[in-house]
Parts: sequence; structure tokens; C-alpha cells
Amino acid sequence: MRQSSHAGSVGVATDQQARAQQGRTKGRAQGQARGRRRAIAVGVGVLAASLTLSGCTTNEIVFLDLPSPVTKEGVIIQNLWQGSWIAAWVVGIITWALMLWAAFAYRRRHKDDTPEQTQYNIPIEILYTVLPLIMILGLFFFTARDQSEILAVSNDQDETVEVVGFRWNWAFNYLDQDAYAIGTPNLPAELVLPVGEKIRFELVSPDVIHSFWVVDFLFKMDVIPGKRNVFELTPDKVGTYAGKCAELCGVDHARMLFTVRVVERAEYDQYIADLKENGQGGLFDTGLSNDDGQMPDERTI
Ligand SMILES: [Cu+2]
Repeated sequence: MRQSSHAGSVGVATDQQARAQQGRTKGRAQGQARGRRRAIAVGVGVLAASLTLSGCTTNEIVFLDLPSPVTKEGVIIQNLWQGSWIAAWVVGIITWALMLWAAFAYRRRHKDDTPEQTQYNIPIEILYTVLPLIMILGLFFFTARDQSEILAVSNDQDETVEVVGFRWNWAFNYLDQDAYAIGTPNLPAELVLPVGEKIRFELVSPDVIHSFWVVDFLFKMDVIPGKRNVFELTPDKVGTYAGKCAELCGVDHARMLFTVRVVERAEYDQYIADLKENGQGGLFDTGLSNDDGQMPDERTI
């Protein structure tokens, strides 16, 4: 009787211990969950605060701050760029979520535990071979489609400008107007274009490879000696835009700057008239540039 009562009290004690143990385990689990939630909240808060305090715009955060295009064709490039980033973000977010899920779901729960070891999952391996292939083919398709649209030359231009990239600045021959403008590193060239009119650009170089780049056009093309590279764009926003050489072409490459000014037609006509009045009628003879890299204003020919 005493024994059984003793056994009973042992049983009660064991139950109480088990409950206390359960309580401690539950408490610990709840504490860990709270800690995790707090860590996630702090992480999200720090990320949000750093993005807000840095003053970044959506364009800067999501699309890495591509300038808004100032040509009709620039919109195609903007769409390609933004579409590629949206696709990249979707793939990135899914990938990061899967990585985090795998890290948490299959983490080691006890220090003596070994997580389940797996290998040769054929369906998964086929999936992660085929999916990237589909993504790359998708990017290739949209790039090729847009590139052929932007580079299409239809010969229905309103004005033609021959762009001469030389060491170390630029000359612009207005072929339909019989006038030219030329720059030097000290007095960079200016290219004036009428707004809303299709311009045919013909790129030539008398010396080395340069690259004609107007940042806000979202477009650049190499200027190659012995070759005439042609493209057509329609600037559709009045304004002043920075241009530069985008091909490391020698010692004064960094000084190959120029300005593009997109103006109304009347102002353009006036500009051409002023050029002619200043003795810049006719065309700049590209043959004058020689291989010694002399600046045009130093030439004696
Ligand atoms: Cu250059």
C-alpha cells in the first residue's frame, strides 16, 4: 500500500517534471520564433530605411537609373532594359526565396543531427538546365528583335549628318545644308538637330576607332576608319545633351566631348545660316585629319 502510494507519488512527480520540461521546451521554441521574427523585422527595417534615406527613386532602385530617352527609338531600348530588369528581379526573388526556404526547412535541428543527404534528382537537374536556356533564348529574342528595329535604315530621313570622329574631337558635316561645325578638346564641338525630324547619322573616322555616344539617346555606335557606319534616329525632346567618345582611342580620349542641342526647326535654320556666315559653309574635308593626331586647328594644310 505504502509502496503503491510511493509509486503513485513518483508517477505524479514524473508527470510534473515532464510538463515542466514541455513548458520549458515550448517557451524556448516561442522565444526562438520571437527572435527570428525580430531579426526579420530589423532586417526589413534596415533595408527600407537605407533605401529611403539614400533618396533613391524607383527608377534608380529597380532599373539602375537609366536616363529617360529623348529620341523616338530610345523608348524601344528603355522597354528592353526595363523588361530585362523585371525578368531579372522575378528570377532573383524566386531564387532567393528557394535558397532561404531550403536553408531553413532543411537546417540541422540538433548538433548531433546530419541533415538528409540526397543526390541525382533527375527532374530537378533537367529543370535547372532547361529553365536558364529558356531565359537566355527569351533575352536573345527580344534583344535581336529590338536591335534590328533600331538599326533599320529606311532612307526617309529629313537631315543627314556626317559625324567625323578624329583625335581628339568631333566634326559634324550637315550634308543637306552644306555647312559644318568642328570642335577641339578645348572648345568641344556642338551638334545642333531639329526636333521631331528623322536624322541619318553617317559615322567616319580618319584615324583610329572612336565611338559616338549621346547618353540620353540611349545609343552608341563605333566610328571605324575605312567604314561608314549608318543609323537613323528621331530626337523628339528639345534640350541639351552630353555626348562623348565611348572607345578608348588614345591619350586625349577623355577630352573627346561634345554637346547635342535639339532645337525647333526655325532655330536650326538660323544656326546653319550662322555657320555659313562664320565661314563654315561647305564640308569639313575628313582627309585633313592625319595619323599624327594633330588637332584641326594646328594643321597648316
Ligand atoms: Cu575617341
